[in-house]
Amino acid sequence: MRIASTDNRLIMSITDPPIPRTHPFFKEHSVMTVIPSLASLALAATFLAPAALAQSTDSLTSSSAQINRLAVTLEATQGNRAAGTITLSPDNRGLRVTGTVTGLDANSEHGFHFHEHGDCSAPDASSAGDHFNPDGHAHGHPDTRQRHAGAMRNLKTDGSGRAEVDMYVDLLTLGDGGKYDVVGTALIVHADADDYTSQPVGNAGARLSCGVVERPAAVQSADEDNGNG
Ligand SMILES: [Cu+2]
Repeated sequence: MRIASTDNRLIMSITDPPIPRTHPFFKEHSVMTVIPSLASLALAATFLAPAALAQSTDSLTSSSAQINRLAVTLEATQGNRAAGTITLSPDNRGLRVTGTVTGLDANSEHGFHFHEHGDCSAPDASSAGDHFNPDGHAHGHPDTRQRHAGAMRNLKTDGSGRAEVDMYVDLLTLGDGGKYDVVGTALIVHADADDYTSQPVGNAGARLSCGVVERPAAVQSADEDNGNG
């Protein structure tokens, strides 16, 4: 015999031989008790499924959803003038890092990294800690994978001490809660060029400017992005 439930009704295949009334099925279940229990199961599934769906959607939008675009404000550390705004936006080529930093020396190069702590409170930004380095690698060239994940190419300034930034950084993600997620780190601009070799930080010198990479209060959706141009 086969029993199947369709539209909460119990269907028994008529081609099957009849079940003897002594079969344990009839000792334990009358048909009248089987039908309501199947119906209640179906009802429970109807009410529980949307609730579970809503819960998983909530958790995605609260703490682990990718952020489409995020602006980081770089503020000068004590005694310095370097400041700017950097925009982070992930796509299939990596994390795009764009923006402008001003108040630097003319025609100079400056180490530029994500540091591990999103804390710029110390006057010299030492509170941001070491480079963001989830792999525990030695410091290396930003075009290799044997590097601190948060190490990027140097900023280069023009004759007025202004650096235009537009680069892609592989590995890094934005807001997905993964190993390479830079939310919760800090962006730092250094006084000197990163030589991509010296350990542990490329001999890039003092920290001139610092900005915390923070999840915005309201996550911008792709639709909102398009609507606002
Ligand atoms: Cu650095």
